[in-house]
Amino acid sequence: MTGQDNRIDAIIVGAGFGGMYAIHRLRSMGLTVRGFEAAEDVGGTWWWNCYPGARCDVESLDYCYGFDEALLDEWHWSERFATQAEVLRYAMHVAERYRLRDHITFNARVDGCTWDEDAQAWTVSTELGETVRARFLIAATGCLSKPNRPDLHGLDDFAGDILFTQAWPREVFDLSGKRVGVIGTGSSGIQSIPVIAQKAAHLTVFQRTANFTLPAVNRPIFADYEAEIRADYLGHRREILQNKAATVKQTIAESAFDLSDDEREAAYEDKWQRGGAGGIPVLFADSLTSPASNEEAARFVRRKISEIVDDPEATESLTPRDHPIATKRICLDTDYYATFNRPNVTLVDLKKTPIERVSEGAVHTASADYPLDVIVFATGFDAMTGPLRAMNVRGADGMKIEQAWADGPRTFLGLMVAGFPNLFTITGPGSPSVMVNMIAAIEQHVNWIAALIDHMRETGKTRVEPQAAAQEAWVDEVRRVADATLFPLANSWYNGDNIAGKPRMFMAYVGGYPAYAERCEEVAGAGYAGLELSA
Ligand code: N01
Repeated sequence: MTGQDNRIDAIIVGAGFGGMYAIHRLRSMGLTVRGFEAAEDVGGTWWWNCYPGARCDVESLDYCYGFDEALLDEWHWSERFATQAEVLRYAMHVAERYRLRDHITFNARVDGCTWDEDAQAWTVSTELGETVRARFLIAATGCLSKPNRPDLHGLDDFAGDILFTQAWPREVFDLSGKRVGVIGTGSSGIQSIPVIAQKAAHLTVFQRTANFTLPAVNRPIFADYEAEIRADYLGHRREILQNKAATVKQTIAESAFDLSDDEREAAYEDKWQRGGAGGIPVLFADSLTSPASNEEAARFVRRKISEIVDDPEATESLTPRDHPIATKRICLDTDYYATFNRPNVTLVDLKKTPIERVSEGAVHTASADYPLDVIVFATGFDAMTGPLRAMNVRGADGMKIEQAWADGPRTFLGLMVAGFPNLFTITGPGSPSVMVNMIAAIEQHVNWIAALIDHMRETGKTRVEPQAAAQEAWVDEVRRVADATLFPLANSWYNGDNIAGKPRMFMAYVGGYPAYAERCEEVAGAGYAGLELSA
């Protein structure tokens, strides 16, 4: 498909799991591809987020590629929830096994992507000054790769170290003997706080919003369970793809009220003890649609917090009351609440006393000064839309993606954007993305994109873009499905609430993996209904 002007077939931005599989898949179709990656190596989110305690919260045996049975068979995970280091080793193994690095330029952040209508090609530039043209542009830039770094007054005056969970130093950074402050209590903060507390002389946790977190109960993988899965790994993959979250199904009843009070309590307790992906809210199908069902789960967890945390004031601050459980991303932890019983840990409730400023040696709230040697920001991301905006994407007629998305992201199936021909977004806004097992979602996306490109080759088409009406119908569908749940009730990054000025819009498709994949297949089966294909 390489054109007469030396352009290649596809540029793939990002060498995380999305980019790696896209490179592999398109290459195996005989296409010419080029990958660009800002980091030094593959891994994407698992490259950058190497903070202490970073771990996957999907079971390892499911959080892996399923496209090659030999790969499934040869890779062995050591723990139920793999550490960041182990997931990164897996990514590197995949890169090595399929010789992906040969096609990727590392340390090359993409800073411009412009559609040229006459040439029917994307021109992509990097900060290194290189410019490449390709028929297709695949943004495998991840949902959570553009950091949110709060601009605290006086931060530049801080004389200690400033660290970010999403760009943790790669060399060993010794926190022993240090006074450390962690700002942020989302998944990254909640995973890192117990580990940092074990090292630091003193840890101060600055919490703005109390979050629900559940015990991961990480452990070695049970040998008999692994053997059972390995006996038919592909069958297991097919089975998990029938489940909403594309991982092992844990729902035991449609409604929390299908069980008696005692049975429900016992079910919550059992799940609390066993741990596992999704935790207590996944036990009942109505946990995220029925306020009463949700409140049962929330009440159970609030009681657990009060049983674990000794100090009544800390208990109250740590108890989430302002959002239904799991409407902000549920966290899985190891000893998070118990960490606040340690003598070297202080909790600062920013709802009561906000941070006013930072000085040379301390963080100052409205009521106290906290002397620190290190500040850790675990303050999240400009999720889903941020990574695309950062690439300065300009589509037909020079329209910038931020103009097209001024009222919130609009996509067709989370995969394509009207006005941006031949652009594909892997796990983009409007797709299930973080609501499901991401690697499974990635494979489905890439396979769908590859099939569409193949269809274009066969039919002599060179340009594809979604019809505006089809895109609007999908945007409405994503909204309708979200509005039938409790998700919109929380202030969360799902809604864009964490970034000042970002339009409020629920950005993920929460109808589940099977419904989404089926819809994608319907579109393809109907000759790519909703897409404008031309030569
Ligand atoms: O980010 P977050 P994250 N002053 O946005 C606070 C995935 N992930 O990196 O809630 C003070 O969840 C903010 O407070 P509030 C997963 O999808 C997965 O932790 O906005 N505080 C919040 O407490 C996850 O959802 C894994 O009031 C400020 C925190 O910072 C997503 O990544 C592990 C502040 C940010 O929480 C993001 O998680 C890690 C300010 N100015 C991440 N600004 C696993 O697989 C923000 N905050 C396990």
